[in-house]
This record gives sequence, C-alpha cells and structure tokens, in this order.
Amino acid sequence: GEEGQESKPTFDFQTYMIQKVNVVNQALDAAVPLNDPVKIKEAMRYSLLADAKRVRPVICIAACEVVGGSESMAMAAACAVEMIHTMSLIQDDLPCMDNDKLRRGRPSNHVVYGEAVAVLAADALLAFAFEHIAASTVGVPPSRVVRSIGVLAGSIGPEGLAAGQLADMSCERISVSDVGMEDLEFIHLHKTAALLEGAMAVGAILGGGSDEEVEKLRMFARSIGLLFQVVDDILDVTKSSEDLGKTAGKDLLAGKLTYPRLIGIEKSREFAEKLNKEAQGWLSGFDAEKVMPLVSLANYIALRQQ
Ligand code: GRG
Repeated sequence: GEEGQESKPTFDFQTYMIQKVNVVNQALDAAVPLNDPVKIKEAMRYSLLADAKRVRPVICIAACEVVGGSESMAMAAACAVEMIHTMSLIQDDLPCMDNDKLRRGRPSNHVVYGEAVAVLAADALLAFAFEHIAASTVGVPPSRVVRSIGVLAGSIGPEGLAAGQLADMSCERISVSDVGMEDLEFIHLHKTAALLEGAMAVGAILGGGSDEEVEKLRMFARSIGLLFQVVDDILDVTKSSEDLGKTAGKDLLAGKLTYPRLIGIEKSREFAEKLNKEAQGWLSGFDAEKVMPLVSLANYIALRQQ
C-alpha cells in the first residue's frame, strides 16, 4: 500500500503503562494499610510500595480486558501477583540466597528490618496475596476465583517459581561449562516466565476467557518471559563491552551463565527476534484494539536498549 494512505491504529504504550501503574499502586497501598500490627505491615509495605515496573499486575489486568473482562474484575488478583513477586524478591535477597543489599533502589528488606522480620513479612505477603484474591475479587463468579487461586499457586509452587530458584542456586555451584541450554531455559521458564504466565492466566480466567484464550495468553507470557531474559543477557554483554572494552566486558561476566555465552551474541539476537515473533503469534485471533497493550509490551521488551 501507499505510505500514509491508511491511518494505522495508534496506541500510546507509555501513557497506558503510566495510567495502569498508577491505579495498581493505589490499589496496593489500600490493600496493605499501615494498621495493627504496625511492625509487620511496615516491613511488607516497605518492599511492596517501592519503585517498581508493575509488569505482572499490568499484564494480569490486560489479559482480563483482552478477553472482554474489566479492570476491576482483575484488580485484587493483580495486586496479589505483585505481593507474591515482592515476597520472592525479599527472599531472593536474603543472606542464605543471593545476599543482595539493594533492591528497587533501596536497601533490601532484611538490611532494614533484620532477617527474621524480612522472612515473616515475605510469609505474610504470600498468605495475604491469596486472602486478598479470595476476599476482595469483585464481579466474578466464585468458580473463576477458585480456579484462579489454584493456577496462581501452581505457578509459584514446587513445579514453578520455587523450582526455578532451586535450579538457579544449584547451577551456581557447578562449573559454567557443565551447564547447558536446557538448564538455562529451565531456570528462566521457572524463575521468570512462571509468574508472568500465572498473572496472565489468572487475568484471563477472571475476565471469562475460554480455555483456549487462557492457554494462548499463557503461552504469550512464556515467550515474553524468555525474551526478557535473552535481551537482559545481550544488554549485559553490550553494556559492559561498551563501558570497559570488549575483553573486559567478557571478564566481567565470568561465572554467570548467559545466552551470549552459550550460543554467541548473533544467535542470541536471532533467538530474541524469534521469541518476539512467537509472542506476537499467540495474540492472533484476539480483539485487535484490546490486544495492543500486549503487542506493544512484547515489542518494548524486545527493543529496549538498557
Ligand atoms: C516460590 C513462594 C516462593 C518463594 C520465592 C526466592 C524465590 C522463591 C524465587 C526467586 C524469584 C526471583 C528473584 C526471580 C527473578 C525474577 C525477575 C525477573 C525479577 C525482576 O523483576 P522486575 O524486573 O523487577 O519486574 P521490579 O522490581 O520492577 O518488579
């Protein structure tokens, strides 16, 4: 066709994200008020309300809207997903895990409140997440709520997030040369993709999506989860080689298993392109306008430069 003849549907992804993140932040603030017992609420709120991208709650709401549901139907679940994500970060930062002192631009939870309170705040966030879905989901038949609770629990349990974290820790203890593509993929599919999948599946279930729609949106989340990690690995290499010269960049990544390390930078870029195409493929058949936030999100993840 002629250039400029048709007006392409425009979609302002940045405005969409800012608007959704604002609503989610307000809902999170309201969901965990600073009331009695204040000490644990304070520790929960410290990590939950810190500066974060809110990708998981936003895709939960977007999935609900894509299948014809409304924002309010998915809001409690969206908050629950962010509570679970946050508790996983608190645990990941503990001395017995990654021992990180900084998270979301602040000192880690255990650095501020001590390990015991941090563990309890994480426990409390995990338990309250499910209480919140059960008690605060509105305008949805109970059968969908029950199914959502099961799906979300499955995404973080022994065959989900927890398995991913254990695999990651086990791999760190063996030589990088003994770890292969399957191990790397297992870690990313469980550590990153599983909760993204859970978030989207739950949004789609609450919005009344068919089994096929739920499954397609879950597969979309799986693709963008892997995509996020491949792009992250590529940026790690390109950033450090820009900053420090090519060989220094390589040295900096010694010990860390990445896609460029396993298959090289060019193949990694091809893989990222394949994953974005795959992700977009799972969106075919949905309402063209309602699916725009997800189309844009995948492109954003694929094209980000830092
Ligand atoms: C399974 C119940 C249960 C507990 C958690 C510690 C642990 C077990 C899992 C580790 C989870 C982990 C650290 C995954 C990494 C996922 C990831 C990509 C984190 C970064 O997410 P962003 O970029 O961060 O969305 P923000 O801060 O913006 O939310």
